[in-house]
Amino acid sequence: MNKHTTRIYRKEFIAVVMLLIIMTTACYAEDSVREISITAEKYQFSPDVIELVKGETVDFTILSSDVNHGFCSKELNIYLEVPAGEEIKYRFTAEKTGTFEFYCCVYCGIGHMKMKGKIIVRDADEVKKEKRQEKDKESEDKK
Ligand SMILES: [Cu+2]
Repeated sequence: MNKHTTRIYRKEFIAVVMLLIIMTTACYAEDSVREISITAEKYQFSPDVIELVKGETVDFTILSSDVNHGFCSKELNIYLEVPAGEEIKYRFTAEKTGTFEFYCCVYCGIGHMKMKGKIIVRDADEVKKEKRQEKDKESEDKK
């Protein structure tokens, strides 16, 4: 390889590295906001249990498939109205661990009061530990 070709390869190498950096950054940026779709209909939310990790930011998309509903949590300071047949978006960051109730806060009929669910926010380290244990168990089982 002469000097000239080395220089060309170096340029290409730098271009490839830059491209990789851009690609991974783009992926991480997308990864950091998870989308969670929730459907509200007489008289339930689905899913009605939402698991998050502390510090995680998510985009909730809440759809009402029948009448006007609400998506509220006193503990998490969320108050959203979801008009009939519409979809609303709400970005939320889980700042504290625990189990928090959410419920419909727009009267929607006879079963309104039982229309609720929970958001479970877990500690990141705890989740990591659990995943590691699951992996260990899997590799144990393979043996
Ligand atoms: Cu309701």
